[in-house]
Amino acid sequence: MTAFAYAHLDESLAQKLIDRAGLGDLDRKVQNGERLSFEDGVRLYQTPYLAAVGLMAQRVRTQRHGRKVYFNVNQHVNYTNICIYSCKFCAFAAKEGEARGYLMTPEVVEQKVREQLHRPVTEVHMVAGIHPTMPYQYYLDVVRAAKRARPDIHVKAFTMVEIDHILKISGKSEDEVFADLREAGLGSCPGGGAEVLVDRVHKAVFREKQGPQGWLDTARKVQRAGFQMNATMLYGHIERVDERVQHLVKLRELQDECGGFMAYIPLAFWPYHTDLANYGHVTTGWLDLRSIAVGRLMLDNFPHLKAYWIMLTQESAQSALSFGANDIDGTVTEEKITHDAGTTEPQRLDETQLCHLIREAGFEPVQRSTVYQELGAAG
Ligand code: V47
Repeated sequence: MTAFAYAHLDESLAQKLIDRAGLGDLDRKVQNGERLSFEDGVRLYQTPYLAAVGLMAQRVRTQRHGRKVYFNVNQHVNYTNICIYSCKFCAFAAKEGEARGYLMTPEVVEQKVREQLHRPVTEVHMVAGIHPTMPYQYYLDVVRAAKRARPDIHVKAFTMVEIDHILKISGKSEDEVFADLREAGLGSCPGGGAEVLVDRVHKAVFREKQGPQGWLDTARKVQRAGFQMNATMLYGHIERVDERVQHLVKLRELQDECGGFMAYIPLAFWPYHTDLANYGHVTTGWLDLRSIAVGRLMLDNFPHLKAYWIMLTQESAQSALSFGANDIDGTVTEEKITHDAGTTEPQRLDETQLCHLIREAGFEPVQRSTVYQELGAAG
């Protein structure tokens, strides 16, 4: 009898709960390795029996990863907040000339990485606004700067929005640009910028920047160039349930085609200081856990499901480990995007705090590299 970490339910009791919730048909599909449909995804989002959805997702997660939960020791560097776009969900972006606007030179990026040399950081996560005037070389230089400060660091940088911009301003072919980025030291790409891959949401809240097709096309180029990447969904604003499921189906299709996604990361929307501030509410534990569990069940071809503690909160991220997540992200160190939008979480958690969250929830913390090589069980 397999014990579930979640509420210590044994298998037969879990099965009873799933069946009583009327989800037995979907559970059988999952157990038989059959793919869930769009309609199935909508049902999973709509059923009131969240615990049953969580148990189904947790079974999948346990089959794949046992009791392991991954974390990494990383730092974020948001090299500029100056951005040509005005997305309604974003509190981070500033216009050129605005007092709160900033731009880091490559030397400052290098300094930021050097400041953390006393910590066992293995990854620098670099994303930023789309600056109106910085030239192609600047993007190569910020990557080089991080590598200069710490040659063995993995640089996970540039969302698909940034990659698209870099391609456009380069004056070079795609192959040349990807070769330049690789030569500069780019290791992989983060999953941001996808928001909700649906035209209605694109038009309503981020109409100026790359839309759903643009994000998917750029992700295809990145993966075909041999880079691995993540995928996010920004949930908890104006999107509908059916739109969330459409987003998941599009990610799943691209993964079938290219296979370069490592993790799916549902990002909870924080509304403060954004144009959606009056929308009414911040994320709820209910929606956070549902987003993790449905993601795990729908994305049968994604190896990892990440509960990013800064956006989910430590409370939700810890609970998410029992709803299908097998990764809690990293130490982070200095984060601006969610903090500008009002997250109540700290700037960083150290390894012992991350391990405590994982162990207390009944799991085994394992430090990983960016690309999910195990770096050893945490002490
Ligand atoms: O692209 C913007 C989102 C993303 C808000 O790949 C907001 O490992 C919440 O993508 N409230 C950046 N979210 C963060 C990101 C990420 C984070 C951690 C790990 C990885 C990874 C990727 O943040 C943006 C946007 O989708 N965002 N504004 C907001 N107000």
